[in-house]
Amino acid sequence: MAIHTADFKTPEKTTQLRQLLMSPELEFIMEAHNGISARIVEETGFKGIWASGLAISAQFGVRDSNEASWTQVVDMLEFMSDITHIPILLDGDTGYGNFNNMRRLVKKLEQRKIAGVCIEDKQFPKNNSFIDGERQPLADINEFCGKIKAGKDSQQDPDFCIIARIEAFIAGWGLTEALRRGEAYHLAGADGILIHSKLSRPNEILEFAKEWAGRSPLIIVPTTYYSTPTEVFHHAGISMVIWANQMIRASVAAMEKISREIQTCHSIANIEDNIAPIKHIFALQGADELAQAQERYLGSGQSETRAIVLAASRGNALHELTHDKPKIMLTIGGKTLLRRLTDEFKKQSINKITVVAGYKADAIDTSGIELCLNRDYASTGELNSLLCAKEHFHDNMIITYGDLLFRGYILRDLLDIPGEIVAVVDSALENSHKSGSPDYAYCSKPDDRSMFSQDIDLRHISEHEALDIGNPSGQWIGMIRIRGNGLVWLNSALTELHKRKDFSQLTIPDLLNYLVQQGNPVKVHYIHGHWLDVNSIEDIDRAGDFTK
Ligand code: SPV
Ligand code: MG
Repeated sequence: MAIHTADFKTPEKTTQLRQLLMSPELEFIMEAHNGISARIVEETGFKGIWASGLAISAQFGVRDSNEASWTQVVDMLEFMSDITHIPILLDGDTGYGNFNNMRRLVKKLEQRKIAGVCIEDKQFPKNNSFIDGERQPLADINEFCGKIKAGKDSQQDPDFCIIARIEAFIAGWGLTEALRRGEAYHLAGADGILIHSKLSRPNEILEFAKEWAGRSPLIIVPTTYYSTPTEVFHHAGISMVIWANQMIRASVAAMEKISREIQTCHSIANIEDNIAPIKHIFALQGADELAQAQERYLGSGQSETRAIVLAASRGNALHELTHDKPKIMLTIGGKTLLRRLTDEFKKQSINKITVVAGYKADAIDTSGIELCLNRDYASTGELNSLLCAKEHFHDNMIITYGDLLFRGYILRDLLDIPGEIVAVVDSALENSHKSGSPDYAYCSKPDDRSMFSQDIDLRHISEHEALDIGNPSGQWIGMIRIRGNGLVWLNSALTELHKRKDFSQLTIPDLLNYLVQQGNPVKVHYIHGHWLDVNSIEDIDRAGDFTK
């Protein structure tokens, strides 16, 4: 069945602007001067944006006297247009030159999906209307009409709007001159007239509106006569009001205040709650869309690997060394265990690292990691810690004990090999560690080191060195990889085990054994030495090997 998406399409930005101009309501558009201010204007509900010459110049830190080049303005418009869906009407000053410059301007604006341009009948280079307005010479009427015609003739989209702005009142001329110009510009093809005034009362624009009598849409900029109730404009037959500079003025006021406060206090503690949270900035930049695109285009196999580090226990056998900090904060060769672990992760582009802490969690250096708390660490075991990190689970992740030291290739190889759940097993049992209690791994086959790649299943993990299923093939080092369906199996195993009365005492080996019992394949990646788990003071001495 054919789907006629065109029926539901949002109108082009040009069409939206034209509809606003033709609407029987009084419409309002709001100034913006860069991408983020444009986005805010859209998000707050405005139906259109005024790309103000004053505000764009100001955000560049230059004067509203054509000091910023027209291409610099158009470059900024591109950012504003890309991040918004509502129409942008450019304050195009005098069109940045003669009829020919106007033609090129219109072409470049259409290419950037700008909905229309307003040009004013002054001479290039112009100055802001509120600075010595009466000293500013007006454009020759015929020349200005030619510019309007040239612009209209060059536009490709019939809805693109060209608004003619009359500066007669600003320059000290009267109503007659304003109307003469309005009529000429209307006949030249202008889609609307902007009548500007710098008085604090709306008298001039109301007189003009009365005489204009709806010949074409009328636009005003009540910057100086701001106290006039907007109903007055509606009754006068005005089509559109431009709030022309409030965004730049609001941001300048906020920036000055905050900069002063921080400069005086030498601290940001007082102001943090009064400024936009960083996350809000990310949202305005569209960070969510990028995250979704990453999922879509990088694919789950290629997507970022995450790491969950279990580090809630104190490490009692280390006595005084862990009096005021957890084991992962022990320094070995000038670096903490945690730092060594995160460095290894980062070398493999694993940047999202969640550490489940418990004992002395406050002493953990949280740079580069996210912390999760197992508040019941004293009375619970590893599976409870793992559950605390559930919201950080991902279908591509490493789960590891926090007290592991290992050569980098072990992690690199683990990331490369296939399998939904893979446990790293050291087949060098003869090197089995003196301290702690090894987790003996019983596997489908022993390690055949002459084979480049082996397909091995885990059968069981136990603290006992001999079981009726045979002899251990190695020692599980405390690291597993989860991928794809492995996450589904892991989640359902955790849900089931959580129902057990002894859940609080269960360990990762218990989880692996449960997964195997349920028929979920847990693969084995054999290594041969080159790792250490730090359980005792003697281990710290041995750890020297890993600091080189
Ligand atoms: C602008 O916003 O740049 C304008 C309006 O042109 S005004 O500053 O009032 O001239
Ligand atoms: Mg301007």
